[in-house]
Amino acid sequence: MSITQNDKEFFEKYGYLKYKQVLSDDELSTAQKRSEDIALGNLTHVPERFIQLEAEFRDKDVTDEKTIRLDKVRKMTHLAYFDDVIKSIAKNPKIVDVVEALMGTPNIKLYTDQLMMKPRFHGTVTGWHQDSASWPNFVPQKAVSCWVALDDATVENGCMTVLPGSHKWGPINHDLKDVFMAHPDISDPKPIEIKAGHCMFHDGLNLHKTGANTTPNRRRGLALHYLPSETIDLTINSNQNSTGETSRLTEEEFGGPFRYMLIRGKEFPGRI
Ligand SMILES: O=C(O)CCC(=O)C(=O)O
Repeated sequence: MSITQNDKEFFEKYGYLKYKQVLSDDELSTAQKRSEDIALGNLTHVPERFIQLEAEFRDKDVTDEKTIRLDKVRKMTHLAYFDDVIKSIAKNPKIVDVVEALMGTPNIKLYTDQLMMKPRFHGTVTGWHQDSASWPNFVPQKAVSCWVALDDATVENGCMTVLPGSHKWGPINHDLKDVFMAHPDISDPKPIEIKAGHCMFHDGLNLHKTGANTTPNRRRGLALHYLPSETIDLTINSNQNSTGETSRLTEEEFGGPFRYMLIRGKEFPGRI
């Protein structure tokens, strides 16, 4: 087994697991370079709608500032659907073996990925949230995410911070989340510093956040969100998506009727 029984019990109890190196030095530098080429616009195979700038730069013309655009991109999503380097990380057995052990099914699909660029000086806070609470269309809610550091992630540059055990409290109403976080019984958030090429896993209902990055170094992290293939998507037969930016690809983008990416095992008719 890819993880020990202790690791599994830790994940079940606390809703996250700091893990080890999953990318070789070569794989890491290839992924770093690829992230830059996409963000800079040197490669154009990812539709622009999946590349989001930091809020302060949105609605401004950055096309003539190619060299510094890299320091303005906030996140890039759905990359695995367009890019072979990111797809191979999403399918990396060192990661998927752990997902299988934690999720408890050999049938695994990728919902989406998010490459959070957390640019130097400008990277903004990602507030407390539960991933699955934003995806109410998926039933049951059994998402497991892997967060792969593409740079050393530290408290200073905005590493992941988790609230251990919070996955057991169920989905929390987004509008009441700040009230919830201010409750005196909520304590002991845990920052998870991670070396580049290493990763951590979190339950889809674990509350987590990342801080701002005011340092001179970029803090990239690739979040890979996995679901059991057996999952029902309540919006599968409509164009209505409750999830906004992480919506399905269009037929044109996907090259046919969209299905979430099969990572391992099998898929089921009428399911995601
Ligand atoms: O990398 C970040 O800044 C946020 C990542 C995150 O929220 C996630 O992986 O769900």
